[in-house]
Amino acid sequence: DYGPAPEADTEARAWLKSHADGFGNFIAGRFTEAAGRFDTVEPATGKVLASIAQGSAADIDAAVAAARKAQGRWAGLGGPGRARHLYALARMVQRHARLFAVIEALDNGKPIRETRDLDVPLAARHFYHHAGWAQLQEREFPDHVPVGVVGQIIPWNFPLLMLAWKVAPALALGNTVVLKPAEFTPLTALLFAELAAQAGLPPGVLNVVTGDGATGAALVEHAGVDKIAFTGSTEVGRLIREKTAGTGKSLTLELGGKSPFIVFDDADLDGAVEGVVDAIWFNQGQVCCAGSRLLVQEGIADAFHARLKRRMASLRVGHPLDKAIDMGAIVAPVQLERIRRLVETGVKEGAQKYQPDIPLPKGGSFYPPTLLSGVHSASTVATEEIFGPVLVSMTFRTPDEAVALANNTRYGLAASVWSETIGLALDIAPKLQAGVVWVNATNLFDAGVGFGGYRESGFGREGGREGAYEYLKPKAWAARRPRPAP
Ligand code: TXE
Repeated sequence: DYGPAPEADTEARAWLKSHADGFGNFIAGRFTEAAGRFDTVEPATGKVLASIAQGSAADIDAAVAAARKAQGRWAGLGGPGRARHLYALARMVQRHARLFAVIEALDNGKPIRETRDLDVPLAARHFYHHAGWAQLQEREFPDHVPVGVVGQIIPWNFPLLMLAWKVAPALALGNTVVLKPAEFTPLTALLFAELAAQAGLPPGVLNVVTGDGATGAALVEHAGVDKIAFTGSTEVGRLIREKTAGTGKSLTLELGGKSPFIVFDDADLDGAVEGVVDAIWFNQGQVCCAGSRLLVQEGIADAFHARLKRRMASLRVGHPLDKAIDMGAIVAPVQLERIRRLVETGVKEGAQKYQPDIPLPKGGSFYPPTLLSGVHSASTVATEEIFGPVLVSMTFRTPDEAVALANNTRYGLAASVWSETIGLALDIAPKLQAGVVWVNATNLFDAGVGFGGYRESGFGREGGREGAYEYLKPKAWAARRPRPAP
């Protein structure tokens, strides 16, 4: 029996209770009245957590106006002045780390161990890192100015971390923000906004308008927005690209993936098995750069699958607040259905399905770790992003075949190569068409390294110097030297 620890969430429950009348949108430094509402639900139990504002076009308009009003003054603070605010935001996340971690686990369904050890500390780290860029801005980017008012639309898989990836660089470099969190997971963004105001962030610098795709669309279409930064599905990314094409808005897109995880026959197999666990069962596989396509060299395929299945049987699926689990809940019933449907399709298309016989909690949206082997490279499950705890496996014979299979995708976000032969790994890595290649590793991120995709995984980078440029416009200027007096 490894049920949730009930005492773990007292502070979170108290915070939710203090908003029992429902959350408004956060505009110009305060929560506003909401015209429409929807509920955010705990994926692990199906219970309602809070009532959330369905942001309207009028709310977006008010938020953009507040952001516009604040922007000149915010930019005018100068880099060091803004750095102080970013440091304060980083410390604020750290000070309330436990509250953020619990709320995130409840709202998203992911294990508390992950929110506590990854989502929350990495979010704080992102604000610290970008405080550094703010401090250096005048020196490092003397020929650049802020983009202005930025509309940011984020997904539900890493709600607080995606907020940090977007908000930290934007604010650091002198922009103001209207943020639209995902409808499944609005809570940590609202908590962040509330605490940011208490930490002294000036009104209008960060506005949060909650709602669904319609709210996002209103933000994309608002004429007062200078840039849209989006992370989410490739389909919506495409739509946003079309919508912004005829405008002066700049755009960055971080979209889906179907990242290869390549295991050569000389790999450290135990290491590679643990790599797979991290690549596809971390966050229930709801990760844009998840290593969702296992490509394993033919000679070791059976042995590797056998080890992998043994490891899968030891994974524990349970309530997100239980510290002993490896996997929590899928974010929403609609996503669970999508995963089920795709797995059925995979089986119909000839894949062998393996799911360990492990208990799943009742009542919520849970799905077991799943392996589909013997998958054909052109089949639906080999080409479509499943965005769940489902690994598809294919085999290859030669390094060239591995590269060809790996690159046989419309995406290009990440890739992982496992081999103990350094020459082989270094030969393969540059041939993989992906924004990041990990060697004998997976899911390594750093706020200082730009993250982003090739091809239909999108464009633009988040993090580091490349990421800073996405929130700046180059500005050349020239003046004629005054003529010397006669
Ligand atoms: O994403 P959406 P969904 C993929 C993954 C998943 C699938 C569906 O394959 O199964 O997308 O997830 C907002 N204009 N990823 O439907 O719809 C929406 O409100 C403007 C990969 O949840 O793209 C939310 O805030 N905005 C991904 C955000 O877009 C719109 C992470 C993302 O939601 C909009 C999430 C519109 N017309 C899903 N429609 C990754 N790359 O990490 C929706 N939104």
